[in-house]
Amino acid sequence: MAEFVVGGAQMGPNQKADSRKMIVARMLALMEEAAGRGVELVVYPELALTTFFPRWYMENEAEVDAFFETEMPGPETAPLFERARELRMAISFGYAEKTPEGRHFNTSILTDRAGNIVGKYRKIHLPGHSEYDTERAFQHLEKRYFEPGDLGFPVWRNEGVIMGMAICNDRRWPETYRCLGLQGVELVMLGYNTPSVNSQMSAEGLKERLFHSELSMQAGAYQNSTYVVGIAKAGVEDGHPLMGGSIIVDPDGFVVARAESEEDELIVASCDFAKCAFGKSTIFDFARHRRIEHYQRITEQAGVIVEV
Ligand code: CDV
Repeated sequence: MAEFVVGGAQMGPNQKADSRKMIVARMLALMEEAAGRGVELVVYPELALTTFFPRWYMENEAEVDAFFETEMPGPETAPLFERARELRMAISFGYAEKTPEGRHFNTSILTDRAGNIVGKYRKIHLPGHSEYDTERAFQHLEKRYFEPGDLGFPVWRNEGVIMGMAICNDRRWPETYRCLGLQGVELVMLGYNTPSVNSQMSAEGLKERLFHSELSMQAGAYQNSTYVVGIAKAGVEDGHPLMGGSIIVDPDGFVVARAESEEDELIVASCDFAKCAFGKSTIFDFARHRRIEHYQRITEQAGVIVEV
């Protein structure tokens, strides 16, 4: 069981006019700061290389594809891998992935400390809608631009720790953490882009949205006795505010590091993965306490069925 220093590299906004090179330069600056603080694994947000483009309705395929990476690493992202290798730092970040077959996913990757990609996750819970919605204050077209992930919720033993990934909206679903928890996960890494306001309910403000984000990640950590690192892309992007609130949560559900700004900001926590064992062997010893004979509905039924 390993103990090591985990960093969360919250990013401020990316603008549409920003080149990948400019954005990667900011990610490298955060990486250098992380190295100076002894970080051995750094987590960046969802869609770290671009704006959160699903807020815009687009019909032109070439315009959409400009937000996607066809190779990882590619020429613009290679410096991230090279510097991480030199610094012996594992990294995880999200990006829009276009496969050789032309499929589109909202993806995160994980490397080891030698800069090799050891894990890939494709976002499963895609929020929003697929056609232009006149009822919303702004669009959330993830269902238009991405397919649901096809890789399930895998884990990897990386640098001695059982690691898994999730992306943004996944963090609100207990199923995400439980699928990872059932594989013994000790570190869940997730990036997010969460608008500071609800496009369908103007009364829900920043305070409430930050609360729901933390509530979900703290519950996921506690109920599966795992560290959770949740990292935002924040600030006003393309004229639209994204909330910050990046946190690192320990296996007891307590926040051990928290970002204060909506800018590029590094948070750091020394994680003792031995701490995951207590919850996993006591109150959340799944093998002893789960009652799967009563859980069929969870996989057989998606929506609510009222029978009374
Ligand atoms: N990128 C996201 O998945 N954002 C959602 C928004 C729609 C609320 C989230 O769950 O944060």
